[in-house]
Amino acid sequence: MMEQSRIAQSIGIALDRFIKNNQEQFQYASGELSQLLRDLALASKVVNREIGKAGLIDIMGSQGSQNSGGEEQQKLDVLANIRFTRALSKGGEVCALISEETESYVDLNNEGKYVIAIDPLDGSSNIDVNVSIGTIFSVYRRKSPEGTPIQDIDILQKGSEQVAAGYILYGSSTMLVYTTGHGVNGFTYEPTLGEYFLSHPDLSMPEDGKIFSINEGSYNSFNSSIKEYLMYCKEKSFVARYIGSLVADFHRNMLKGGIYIYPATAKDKNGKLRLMYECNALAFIAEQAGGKATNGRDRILEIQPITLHQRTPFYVGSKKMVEKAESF
Ligand code: FDP
Repeated sequence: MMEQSRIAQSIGIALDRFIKNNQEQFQYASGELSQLLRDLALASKVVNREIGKAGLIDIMGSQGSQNSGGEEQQKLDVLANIRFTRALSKGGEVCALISEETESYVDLNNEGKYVIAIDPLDGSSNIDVNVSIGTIFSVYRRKSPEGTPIQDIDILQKGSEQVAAGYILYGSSTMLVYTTGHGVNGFTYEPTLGEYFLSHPDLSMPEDGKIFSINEGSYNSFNSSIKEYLMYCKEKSFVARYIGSLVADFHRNMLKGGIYIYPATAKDKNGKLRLMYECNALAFIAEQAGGKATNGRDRILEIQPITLHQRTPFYVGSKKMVEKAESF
């Protein structure tokens, strides 16, 4: 056995097998959530392939249109939205899709049991300069009976109602990290085999850390408590790291210990990030990994969304660092 593993090193458990093996952990186990996760993984492989070709084919730059928040849509934003929507509509498990790229939710299949909130490509401003970008998704069970039209109660659910959440990081390697409420597991994409393999089992976030990630260019418009916290980080000689790609900043902090803050600013009175398809998923993952996520005061997962594209200030990362930032 020893001899065999020396000659042919094991590459571990493939995502499909992992999902299948762990299906029973899910209280409504019926295989549909597993299929949905596989659909998301498949779409991410296609998006990963397109991202890898950016620069060679004409998919960089602006699309010439705007998303739900009035921000310039990049061609890859639009492409990723199409890929994920297509994959999720083919599977039939999803009744409605909430996306950063569309104003209203997309009605998919009234028979579907799940609602997905997704940011198909986060960190758009980094696309054209070959910096890590990501996909973020939240999965909810619908509340109204299957087979009936979707209602607001299905769409506007609190983050605490998520049954699964995850992200894909298109970085120096591509990773898929997800939770179904039983810890967090990370998978690395092996491009020659076209498969994700378990590389980061049972991820946990260091309880404390030294990395702080915030766009300090907006310093003048931060409130005094954020300014004081930043002063504290500097007095302690903490490490400043800000990629400006939420998934990448979050992932680094989860592995190394740190805090990511996007506070309210003069320009964005409620912060910039979106509750339903950015903050909720990362808050769920952070908590499952032993971290913490708040809006500076309240737990992100307890915020009742009023609108699809609602924004919130976001403090996420190592538990002790988030608590310290809140204390200012
Ligand atoms: P982007 O605008 O490039 O899509 O979600 C939006 C987001 O990126 C995050 O990924 C990122 O952390 C943040 O905005 C960056 O905003 P600033 O440029 O204001 O720092």
